[in-house]
Amino acid sequence: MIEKIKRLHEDIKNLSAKTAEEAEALRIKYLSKKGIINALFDEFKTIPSEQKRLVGKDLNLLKNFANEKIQALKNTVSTKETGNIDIDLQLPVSGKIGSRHPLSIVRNEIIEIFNHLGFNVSEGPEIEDDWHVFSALNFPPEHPARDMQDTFFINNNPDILLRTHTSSVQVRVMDNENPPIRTISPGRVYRNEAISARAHCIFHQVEGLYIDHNVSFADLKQTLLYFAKEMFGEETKIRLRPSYFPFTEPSAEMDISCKLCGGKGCNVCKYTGWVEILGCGMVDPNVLDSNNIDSKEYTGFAFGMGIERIAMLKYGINDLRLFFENNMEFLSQFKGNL
Ligand code: 2NL
Repeated sequence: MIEKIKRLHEDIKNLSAKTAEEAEALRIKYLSKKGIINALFDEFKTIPSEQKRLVGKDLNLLKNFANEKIQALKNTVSTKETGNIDIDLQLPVSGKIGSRHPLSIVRNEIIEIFNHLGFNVSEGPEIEDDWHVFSALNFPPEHPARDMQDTFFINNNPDILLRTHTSSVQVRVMDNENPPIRTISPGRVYRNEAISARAHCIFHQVEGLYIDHNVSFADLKQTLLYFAKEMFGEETKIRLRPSYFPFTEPSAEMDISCKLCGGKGCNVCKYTGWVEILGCGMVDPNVLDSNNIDSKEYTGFAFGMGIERIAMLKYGINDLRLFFENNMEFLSQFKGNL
């Protein structure tokens, strides 16, 4: 009998089924009342009692094995036929487990740094109107950003567009709240650009806005110095160069000392020792007044940075397209605890 059980064990191990009917036929053949295994239990009653302990054990094991095997066959065919997966939530994890996208890691780090300075996080719609993206931010009517070439308009309607910066969120904050305002707006933005290693039509931004009595350019500089040191290391230096944005006056671009060569000169900093990371400035009084904040009473600073750019510098990534391709080998290199 032991031999018979062994042979059956082999047979059952090799069973296969293509459909639910085939799997059910196997259950009937092996496990039903009149099935092969029950017949063995009948035979078991007739063997000498000194063999019973050993054979009984094998027989029970065979029955359990057949139950598991045929249930597994049923699960597999039902998944194939219906698309429903019987998920076993207790199975141990096999292969790779997920990790955060590098852009999420960097965004969360930026949020954390500004949280420590008392900034909250604000969010708003990606589909916007002209007022929130351009007019409320002091863009003149003929500004090139309002052109089809730079901005995606929806259904050719000049008043429905994909936001080109998250300042539109901060316009909504100014609508709804009174100073003091201290907020950062992370989010996805869109520009009508050809995709290359250095440009993409979709990218991610964090903008910051601080409005209160007596906010000065010195406050701006100190805030951004703190940010640069937290993000890139205590040894990081900053410098501000004059620039122009419609919504700030004066405006500046901020560079940090090149992390890669420590300021000696390399191809990341183009042998200058400095790399640009963001734009900033004092909120233009026209912007405050357009948003019903009295520019005689309040001043403010604002800044905006591209998350891709910060991530490229932080991790030494040289092609923007890597952020959007979802290549597992690229993504699995990043481990964030935020
Ligand atoms: C850049 C430059 C900047 C701002 C964004 C801003 C927002 C409001 C008012 C005034 Cl509501 N300014 N944002 C200011 C200066 C620069 O972004 O290069 N971004 C990637």
